[in-house]
Amino acid sequence: SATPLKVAVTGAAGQIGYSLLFRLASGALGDRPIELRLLEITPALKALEGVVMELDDCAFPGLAAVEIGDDAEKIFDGVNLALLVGARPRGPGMERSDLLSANGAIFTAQGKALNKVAADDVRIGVTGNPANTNALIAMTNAPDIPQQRFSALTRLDHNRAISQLAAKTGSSVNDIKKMTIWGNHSATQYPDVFHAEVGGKNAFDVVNDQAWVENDFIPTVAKRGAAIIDARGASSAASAASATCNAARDWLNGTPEGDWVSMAVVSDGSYGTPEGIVTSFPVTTKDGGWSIVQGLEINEFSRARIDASNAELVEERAAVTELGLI
Ligand code: NAX
Repeated sequence: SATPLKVAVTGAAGQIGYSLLFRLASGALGDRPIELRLLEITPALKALEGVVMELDDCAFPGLAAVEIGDDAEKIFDGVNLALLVGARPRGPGMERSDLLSANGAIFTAQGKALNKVAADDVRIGVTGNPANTNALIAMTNAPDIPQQRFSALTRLDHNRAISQLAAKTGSSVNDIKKMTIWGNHSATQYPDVFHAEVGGKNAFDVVNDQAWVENDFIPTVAKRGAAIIDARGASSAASAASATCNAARDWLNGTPEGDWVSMAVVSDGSYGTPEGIVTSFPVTTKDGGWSIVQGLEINEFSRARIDASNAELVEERAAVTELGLI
């Protein structure tokens, strides 16, 4: 049978990990068996051993092997896919620059380790926040890995936007196509209905309600993470794991004809976006590569929002440059 796909997951003992590992092991990426390689910090290894006991107890037919550890160079050895979920959350009294340096330390080290030991075909998806800038840091610290192999997760935002639009239009999520999240995975992100489709019709024409787009749809999607924390007392985990699987599966296996997905990838300047930042675009994927959907007309309303979110990413890049992380 096929050689297993080697999949690294960092922060594997965390909340997202607790959903993600079981989805991956039960075939979320496809039929090919997988080997899980799980990275944690030393104090979390015992908890991770417990999670591995549960993975064993599922007797997943497609799970070929599991390895755990706290040494990135060992865990990333030969990996074809690295899902970087583990990150340092913002603690009380922590300044933004503290957060950036704490995560900078993690993502410089992991970028370097991937550069050294990952498989030649490695693809790296960053879920840990601040995801776009963490991806930029890892990418910059892995000069031998093509920049196109790094992506930050905006698929959860994309899925949230699809769900909101389906609810508003009384349609099924299956009828929603061509949703786009532009910019940063943060409150400045811009979920764009102007190019989306509902049952083959332009979504904005179907909704025909600018006030809903501005005052309801955009803030609901952009602030959904906070709403979940409010309700659940903990941040989104199962939905973030699900989106992480969706993003990896589509990257490896391709997007369906007539649709696209949102991925934060290194900018080539498309749509007037500053080159070199990791920002979300509409993309199609094929044969393990992605390309930015070209030729969309950007109206004035969208322009202002895309520019504002990208300006935030340029600021984050300046901050991590200042800190010497890239
Ligand atoms: P948890 O705090 O439950 O888990 C994080 C895990 O990472 C912990 O077990 C910790 O020990 C581990 N870790 C810390 N430093 C590490 C290192 N250097 N190497 C390996 N592991 C390390 O957080 P969880 O709820 O699982 O969220 C993980 C990350 O995802 C957070 O940064 C969170 O903000 C981010 N999210 C991103 C989303 C997205 O859409 N891009 C949405 C969900 C989530 O908020």
